[in-house]
Amino acid sequence: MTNKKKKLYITTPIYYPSGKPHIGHAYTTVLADVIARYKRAIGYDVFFQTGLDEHGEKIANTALKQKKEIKVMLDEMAVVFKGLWKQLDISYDYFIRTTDKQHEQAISKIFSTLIEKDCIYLGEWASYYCVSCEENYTKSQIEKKGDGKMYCQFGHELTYKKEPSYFLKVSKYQKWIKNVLTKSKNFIYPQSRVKELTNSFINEGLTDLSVSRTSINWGIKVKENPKHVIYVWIDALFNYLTSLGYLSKDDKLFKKYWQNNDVQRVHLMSKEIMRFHCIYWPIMLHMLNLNLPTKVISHGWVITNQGKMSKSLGNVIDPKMYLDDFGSDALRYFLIKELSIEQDSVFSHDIFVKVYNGDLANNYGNMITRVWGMMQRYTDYKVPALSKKLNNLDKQVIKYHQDLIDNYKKYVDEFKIKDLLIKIQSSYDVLNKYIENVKPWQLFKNKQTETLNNCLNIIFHFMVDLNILLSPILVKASVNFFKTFKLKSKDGKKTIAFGPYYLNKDSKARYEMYADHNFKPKNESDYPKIIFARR
Ligand code: ME8
Repeated sequence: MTNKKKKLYITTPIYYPSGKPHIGHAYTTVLADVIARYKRAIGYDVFFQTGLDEHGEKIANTALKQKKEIKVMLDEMAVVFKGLWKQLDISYDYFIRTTDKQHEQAISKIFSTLIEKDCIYLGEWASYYCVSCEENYTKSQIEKKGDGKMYCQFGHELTYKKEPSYFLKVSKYQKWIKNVLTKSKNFIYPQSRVKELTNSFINEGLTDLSVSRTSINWGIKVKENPKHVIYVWIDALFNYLTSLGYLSKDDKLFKKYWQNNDVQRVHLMSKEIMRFHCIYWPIMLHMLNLNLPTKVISHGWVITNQGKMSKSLGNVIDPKMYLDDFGSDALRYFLIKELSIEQDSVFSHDIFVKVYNGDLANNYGNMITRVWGMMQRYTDYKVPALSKKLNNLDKQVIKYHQDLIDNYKKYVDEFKIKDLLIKIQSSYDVLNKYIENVKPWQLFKNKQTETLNNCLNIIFHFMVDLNILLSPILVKASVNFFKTFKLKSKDGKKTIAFGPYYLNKDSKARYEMYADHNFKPKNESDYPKIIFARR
């Protein structure tokens, strides 16, 4: 029997370990993690991959500068990256390093196959090369500055190089790739970037890509001609397949998550490396008769108030600072809620604190203590049942809740996690307003028990569902929430599993889910903990 579960293979770029990861790397990785967690929650079989791009001149130069052996430096950096992802609760399934033996062997075979298939030929290469971008630029893409030197668009100094080189015959596929990029509205998100790509790279004429170097030796050698080292980008892009066991003895995962038409194959990155992922990568896959990714999501840059982050300006934001101070949930929340896929976004400390206080300490945290406090006073920690007699305020809030449950899956399916989060967050305003209008304290004083019980039941269940919906983002806080209210999953009809917890699609059953549940604390350690203390 075939496994009918929907599948998602999601990847981040493999990062250069030439420096410590910064907030931009954290953004892509958190975004991928949150998507992976939401998709798992709605029943997808997910494989999530990240890792490091460890070859090339940039890496060799970094080790030289640090006076370290390259492999020693790389091992140290792998610990730094993995440590950060652990602290950020990144639930990757596989972490690839391009110095892994299995990867290196596969790349060597792939290069030989491309030579055999006449997709690669030997020629001579002369160009301005940017070591920092690991990319060569054409005359129209570079600028001569006052010092007489040439610079790339990112302000890195270029070196002029001339050497024998292998070339990938990409020019032959100009029409084919243009068709791939423009025919499907779903392949690239956001669609606005398709024009950028076709105008800047394809319409100008696609020239064959130099794919080997003789001037460096930190990389995978061309078997047929070992003076040549394989271009780092060819080596890097195929990580998406080698991590699944492509060309190895065990290629089960490759067959399951790549060469299988029932899989969403999604690459995540920011815009500066789209050219590689949307032009050269599909062309190479096509040359080898392999499946293409189904989606490339390219988000905007994280910038600062002074513009782009750069070491020389000293404005590079270290995610560790925020993690150590505010915790991983707060950083994950902020990255998803405030940064944007469609545009560049400013990471500002002031906005971070404002969002932390407003959304997390006030809305999220206060709701927990508020509900706990009311139920402690009015029902001795018991969730009352819902009666049939509901007033208009009750009905309105139930409708809002129903609408969220009916629609959240659509947001997840379309990768619109930020929009979902905004909708979840506004639910806290709806709930707070409902409490202010219903005034449970007055109902208690006036002994209007039935109305009071309805209100408490509704708030309780809505709050539980908001925690279920937030659990892919607030990983630790949501676990803590379920512990605080002594909640365990209860399976029922028409439910959607979210980890061990369930959202009930049916409104009536939803409000019966925890009726009569008692969360009376035994000692002080059972009281709600303040996870997001105001700053
Ligand atoms: O390009 N804002 O590695 P890299 C948002 N090794 N995201 C950012 C960012 C910023 N300011 N800066 C970096 C490479 N990123 C190659 C990739 S993949 C086959 C090879 C994120 O270390 C974003 O995802 O320069 C970007 O695409 C990636 O880090 C570049 O990482």
